[in-house]
Amino acid sequence: MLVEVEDGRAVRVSGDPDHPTTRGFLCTKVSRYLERVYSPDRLLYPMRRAGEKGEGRFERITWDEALDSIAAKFGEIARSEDGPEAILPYSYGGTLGVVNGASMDRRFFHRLGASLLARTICSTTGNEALTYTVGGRIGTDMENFHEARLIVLWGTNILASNIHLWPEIKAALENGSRLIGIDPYRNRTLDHCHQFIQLKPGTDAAFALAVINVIAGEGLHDGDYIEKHTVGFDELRNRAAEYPPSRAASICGVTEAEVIGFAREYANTRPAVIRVNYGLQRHAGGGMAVRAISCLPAVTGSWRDPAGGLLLSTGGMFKLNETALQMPDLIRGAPRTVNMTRLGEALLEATPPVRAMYVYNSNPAAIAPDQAKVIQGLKRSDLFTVVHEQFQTDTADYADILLPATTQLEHRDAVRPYGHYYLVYNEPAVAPLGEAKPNWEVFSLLAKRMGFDDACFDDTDEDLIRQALSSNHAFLSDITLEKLKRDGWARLRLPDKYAPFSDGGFETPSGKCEFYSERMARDGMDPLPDYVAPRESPDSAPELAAMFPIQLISAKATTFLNSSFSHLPSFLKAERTPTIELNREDALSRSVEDGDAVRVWNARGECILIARISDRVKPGVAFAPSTWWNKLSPDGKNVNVTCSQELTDIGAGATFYDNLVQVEKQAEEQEGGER
Ligand SMILES: Nc1nc2c(c(=O)[nH]1)N[C@H]1C(S)=C(S)[C@@H](COP(=O)(O)OP(=O)(O)OC[C@H]3O[C@@H](n4cnc5c(=O)[nH]c(N)nc54)[C@H](O)[C@@H]3O)O[C@H]1N2
Ligand SMILES: Nc1nc2c(c(=O)[nH]1)N[C@H]1C(S)=C(S)[C@@H](COP(=O)(O)OP(=O)(O)OC[C@H]3O[C@@H](n4cnc5c(=O)[nH]c(N)nc54)[C@H](O)[C@@H]3O)O[C@H]1N2
Ligand SMILES: [Mo]
Repeated sequence: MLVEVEDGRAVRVSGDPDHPTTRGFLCTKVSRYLERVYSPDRLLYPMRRAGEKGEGRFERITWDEALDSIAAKFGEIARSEDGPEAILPYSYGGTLGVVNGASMDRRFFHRLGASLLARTICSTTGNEALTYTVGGRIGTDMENFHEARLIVLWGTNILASNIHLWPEIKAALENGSRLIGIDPYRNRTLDHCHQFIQLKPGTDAAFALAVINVIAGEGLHDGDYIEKHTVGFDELRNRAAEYPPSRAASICGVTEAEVIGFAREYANTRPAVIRVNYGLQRHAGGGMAVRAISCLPAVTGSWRDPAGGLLLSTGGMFKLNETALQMPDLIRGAPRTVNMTRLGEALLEATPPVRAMYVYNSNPAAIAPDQAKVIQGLKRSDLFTVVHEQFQTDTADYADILLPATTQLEHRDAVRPYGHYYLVYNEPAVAPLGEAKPNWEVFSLLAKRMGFDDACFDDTDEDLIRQALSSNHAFLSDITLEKLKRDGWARLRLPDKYAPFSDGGFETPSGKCEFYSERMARDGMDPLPDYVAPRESPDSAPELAAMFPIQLISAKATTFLNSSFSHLPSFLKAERTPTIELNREDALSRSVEDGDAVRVWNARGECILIARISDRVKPGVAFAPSTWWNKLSPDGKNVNVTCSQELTDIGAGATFYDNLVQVEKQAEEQEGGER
């Protein structure tokens, strides 16, 4: 992104036309980034709570007062019987920068001896499944997609969440490529597909195993590739034999012809690439789903083609020096690890209790599942909460100390992408607004207040970037801070038309694609891919479904970025109101009309949404675009009140879309929201 500045104020942002993946166009969010930076709602000064928790009333204090009170409280807890483990950092995706995402913050909490946080809310499920199978977060170069003859969009909404891949797909379509979508929800992107396979939520592994069954049964697999570069094909074939197309058809709610047709087309088309994304893995069996899907390109030898293979993430190809950045050797004692997906439980039930929480880069009051528990935890009068934010989010309302954060225009960083092969540099374009400070600086200041005299707390943002780059991995060998500053970005040192596993070279223990994973067996899991049913579905939990018959998927809204941007005027104008898309049948049987306010609930909680009658979902499935701020929702809660804290099969990740609810028309007098 390029920024034009006049008199110290950014006046225009634009895409960098030279950047190979963005090609000069920006996504909806970033093109309006100035609305964010110069919003009248920006937090500009440190503040201390002046009302009840949750009320959102604050009074201004100085940075010195803020830092002193945090250091005093953390010190007191660290010296108490509960120890520093009673302090919990909580952060996720506010920025994916290496400096402000995971560097000085980690050093600080390690040195303090705070609880560790397992950052599972988004991608660990798919990432670990992929890692067991191919050895890491390694995937097809997006710049090759235009050469594919078949593109499979498997659980992803490219036009919303990965817009920069779209020109590649469009070019492929213009070249006559086929496009197939596999999703329970016909999202906007899938309107462009030649074929749409609408399976039941959380059943992808059964579909993929049946596809392997057909491919192996009809001899469409690549025997040579399998022989040279994989382990466990016979075992995989035996497992797939348990999933004939008829069984998958019944589990997935599709036809046998769809399974067989897809298998033949996928195996017979070269190059054929699968774009699978994280949406698909937010189910009880999400790990096995990604694992089964990621076996496919090795079965057909599709990895041979630069425009074949599979793309979930390329994040693992950037082998930055995490150890230098985060310094795990600073860790004091053997602190526990808290799973961020289970924040509600941690705040209410952990021993020793969580006595202080420091939230940055995240808005857990809105984005964490089982929201009622999270809020109950945040309300605890004995919990000391620090929130470092750009805006007064739902979480900020519960802060004892609220600190102002810089935006991307105001701080330096380097961003490790996960969809392409370019490391990106972020030069500050303007001075911090008000008294806002970047994350890394606050942790460095706090470390000093706490008396941590380790030299690593003196490092600057530039030092941190250099340390991140001090990796001896060949892909990074010619990337320096100077080069990043000069060009703004740098491609991993890889040839054009690179195909990561064309000649094997998997990063697994065996060096092969592991259909059978010894490591999974050792980790106490099924070493072969299998279908793990949703925790909440009419087929797997009929009694629960008798009360709560609708499977609710709350995936990304087109114009929001999780809960960032969900409060800015032009974004609210675009998304209008929190909605739930219902199939006509489900709406009719509930006397719900388009535009009606509906109550959406299960045993965990309830919220009010505005019904949209839609042919994008099958009966029994609903879709609620996310993530809204609670305080901008009709009854002060968003859909995460209904989502559970249960975890996935691999990677202990969140299961947001594995969620049964009931829906009914809201009584007239209580109707809220915009029509
Ligand atoms: N506009 C926008 N872009 C974003 C984000 C955003 O909030 N807004 N968030 C960013 C983040 S943090 C992430 S993790 C990525 C996520 O990127 P995606 O994974 O592409 O996004 P999601 O919207 O979570 O899910 C995509 C699709 O998965 C489908 N899905 C749900 N359950 C299943 C299932 O069981 N099987 C199959 N086959 N499909 C299923 C949903 O119906 C949806 O159509 O996007 C990033 N980009
Ligand atoms: N129902 C439902 N829930 C979901 C999801 C879903 O699809 N459906 N998606 C899940 C997924 S995939 C994800 S990744 C999570 C995302 O959850 P989060 O990582 O919490 O993401 P955001 O909601 O965008 O909140 C990020 C916050 O960080 C702040 N921020 C931005 N930059 C900085 C900075 O430099 N410093 C500081 N201190 N703060 C900053 C922003 O203002 C914003 O409030 O949500 C999860 N929750
Ligand atoms: Mo995410």
